[in-house]
Amino acid sequence: MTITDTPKLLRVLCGEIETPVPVWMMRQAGRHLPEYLELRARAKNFLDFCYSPAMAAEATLQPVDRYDMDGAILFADILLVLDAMGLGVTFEKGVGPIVETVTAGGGLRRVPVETAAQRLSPVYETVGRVRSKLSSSKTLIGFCGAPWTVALYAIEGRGGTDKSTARIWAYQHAEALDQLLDDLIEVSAHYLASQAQAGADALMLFDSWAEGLPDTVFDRLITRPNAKLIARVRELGVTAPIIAFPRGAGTSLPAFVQSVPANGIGLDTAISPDFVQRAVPRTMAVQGHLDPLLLIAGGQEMEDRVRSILSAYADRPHIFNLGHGIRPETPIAHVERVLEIIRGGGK
Ligand code: 1CP
Repeated sequence: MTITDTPKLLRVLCGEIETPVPVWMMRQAGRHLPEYLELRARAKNFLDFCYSPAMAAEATLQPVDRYDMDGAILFADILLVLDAMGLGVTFEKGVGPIVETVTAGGGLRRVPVETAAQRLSPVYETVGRVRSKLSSSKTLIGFCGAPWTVALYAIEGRGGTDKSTARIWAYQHAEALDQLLDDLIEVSAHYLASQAQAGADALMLFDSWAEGLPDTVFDRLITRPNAKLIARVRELGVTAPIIAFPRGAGTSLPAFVQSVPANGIGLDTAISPDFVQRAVPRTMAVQGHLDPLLLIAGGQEMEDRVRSILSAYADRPHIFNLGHGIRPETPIAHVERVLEIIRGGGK
């Protein structure tokens, strides 16, 4: 494949500057689209949906069909890895995920790594189906949760907590936590490698709960596990570009980007473009960071912010995105307006 045949989003991850910039939105598949809700109503439950390649492929393609996004994010969930590793995972309507918890003495090696990676084979089938239907000008993004973010659910048992149980583990059960992170790294690396083999063009590591950690702990729980996971994925022969997303890294971002060999970095809503320009090397593509709440509000402030993000990163590889996932209540017209501004080159 020559550089001109390479899809735009992938070119940016390889260091090219593109205008208009490529765009996709985190959590674009599922959540706000009426066609998704219709498809979701036909599934027995959410896990079943994720493990049904025909339905998951359809959900992956929906936002690309509707908005002509440059990237398709695989329809799956970061918690499938825990399910494959033998922890019970359910998704309850109106509550969110419920996960069987691990204990400090128990660990997570309930099934061999190969078995866990094999259990995720319906996801690889989804990737293959999507890749065969997706235009070659579009990038298919595979993903997994980064180790700390996934470990949190295994320790806390659910989302929406203050995360104190897991954060106390970092001090009181350091060895057990490090082992848990290592187990997750090994399974996640095989999971990502299989996604790449099945046709994922790029991979993203969601560290959605990297926020609020003291800088010393941040290095141990976020920076090192992300770096280790990427190194392991490379060791398994994967060449696809990788985007890291340490959401809420704050002042730890400069150290993170120095140590984690990602091709792109996801930016959250709180970090300022000025800080990013100083912290992130020019060789690393930036992706982010429109506030999903401003996308709900819309209007002049949203339009101004879109333009200011575009102009802040005009001199470097940039993929337009949100600072966190799109919300279910987001008006489709606001997404369309943002795309119009981006595709008009910021006008
Ligand atoms: O009933 C339903 O329809 C379930 C809602 C839902 C959906 C559509 C969940 C439950 N997960 C997903 C899909 C999903 N999750 C995707 C597929 C692609 C897409 O939506 O575009 C992706 C990339 C994820 C990733 C994910 N899951 C993250 C990381 C990204 C982020 O938003 O921070 C996290 C933290 C999860 C956990 C999760 N899964 C589902 C929910 C409600 C949650 C969050 C729970 C919490 O608040 O802790």
